[in-house]
Amino acid sequence: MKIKRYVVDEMQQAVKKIKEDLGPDAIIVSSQKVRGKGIMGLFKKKIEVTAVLDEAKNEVKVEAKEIKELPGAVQGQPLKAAAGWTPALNPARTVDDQADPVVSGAAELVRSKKVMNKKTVKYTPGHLPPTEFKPLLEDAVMKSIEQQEKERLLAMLEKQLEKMDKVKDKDFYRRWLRILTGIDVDQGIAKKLLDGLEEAAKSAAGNPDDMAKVALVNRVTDLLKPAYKEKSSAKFLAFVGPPGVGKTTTLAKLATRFKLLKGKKVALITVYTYRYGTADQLKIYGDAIDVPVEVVMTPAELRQAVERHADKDYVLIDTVGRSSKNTGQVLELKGFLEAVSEPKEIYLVMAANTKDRDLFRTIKDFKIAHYTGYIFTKVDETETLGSMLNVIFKTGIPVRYYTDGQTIPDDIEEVQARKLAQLMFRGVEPNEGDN
Ligand SMILES: Nc1nc2c(ncn2[C@@H]2O[C@H](COP(=O)(O)OP(=O)(O)O)[C@@H](O)[C@H]2O)c(=O)[nH]1
Ligand SMILES: [Mg+2]
Repeated sequence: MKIKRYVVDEMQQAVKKIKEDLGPDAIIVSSQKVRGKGIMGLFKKKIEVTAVLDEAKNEVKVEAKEIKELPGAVQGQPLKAAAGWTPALNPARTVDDQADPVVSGAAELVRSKKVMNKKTVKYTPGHLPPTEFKPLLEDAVMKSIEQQEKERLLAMLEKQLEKMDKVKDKDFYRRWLRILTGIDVDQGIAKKLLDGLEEAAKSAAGNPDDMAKVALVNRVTDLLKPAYKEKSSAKFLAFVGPPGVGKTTTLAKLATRFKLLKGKKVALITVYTYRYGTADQLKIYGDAIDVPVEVVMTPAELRQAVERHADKDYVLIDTVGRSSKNTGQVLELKGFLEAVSEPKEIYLVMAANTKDRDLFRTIKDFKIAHYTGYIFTKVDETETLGSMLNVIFKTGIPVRYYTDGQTIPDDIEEVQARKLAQLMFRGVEPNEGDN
């Protein structure tokens, strides 16, 4: 970890120096106005900027087949950037590129030869797996381990079932247990939902499975309700989350709806840090619906921008994707969010087609950003929605919206407990499958 402090007249100067000294992966962790030196300094305001570079991230990650082209490879060790060597800056980097761990000039060499693949893995000389398959393979192995674990727990539960005297119709219970875990409801939650379900379903007139579905929607609604106790009435809405989940698209959907359908006064702010290529995406949306778009680079600028738009009904704040694995980036984000005045809502945006384990890691790692609601995107790309229930139930924080497509502004829905419960069981047909 390298930390450097700069005292400059203008932010741009600091940005330039940081780029030169620490390279494109450095993060500005704080900036504040300070006095200049000496008596005259009283009248000359300067900016003190602190930047951090996490050197562990400076390991060169390249495709194995290209390794012979890179200078300085040491057998059995990942490549490190040579001392004193400054990574080439690539101003054309896009936000998507940021998710890509390639950081060095050596990697630029590879890139320039147009052999760079988006998926990269750490190179270990002497081991030359078909690298492009490796992530897929790891994923498949992980999935199968998770599946096996799920099956093991399910089998245990079913074993316990034999001893559960309260459950009269074991087949009925087993069938619904499989349905619930099949839509990815956590097994502990599933057990809770199934408690007494049989009596509820069979005491009502009608097919017991149909009645069970109705009863389950009611139970899930009750379970979700506490998280929805407080209505959201925030004016400042910030969107945080990992890269590529759909933050900017979702923000554009909401901004368009607020402005064009509800006739509200809207402003957009994008938090831009020099490491990322462009703030253009939001500008394009803003121009299209004729709302002002501001680009801010520091928490202080964000505070001023928010104050400037105090007259608006809604101020939507986009942030660039932070990898939740990078604590420095999330800390930096926290600094920005603290500069936003109340009433604010911070949405943690996550893609619905993400594995539970990864969802919970994101939830944990972004905790310091103090998010107050979730937005689940890409619901159209998944078959099962149990994860949303798990996440709300385990954290008590509501999912406020889900999005189910790329079309702006159509593909977004505001959610409440009952709506989500109904959505969860959409397509569940207990009478048909063999479950
Ligand atoms: N299928 C699908 N794609 C989406 C949805 N929301 C966003 N996307 C796409 O996901 C990609 C990344 O979106 P973007 O808003 O740039 O993500 P950001 O990096 O989090 O700001 C784009 O191609 C979007 O069109 C959704 O609900 N469904
Ligand atoms: Mg974005």
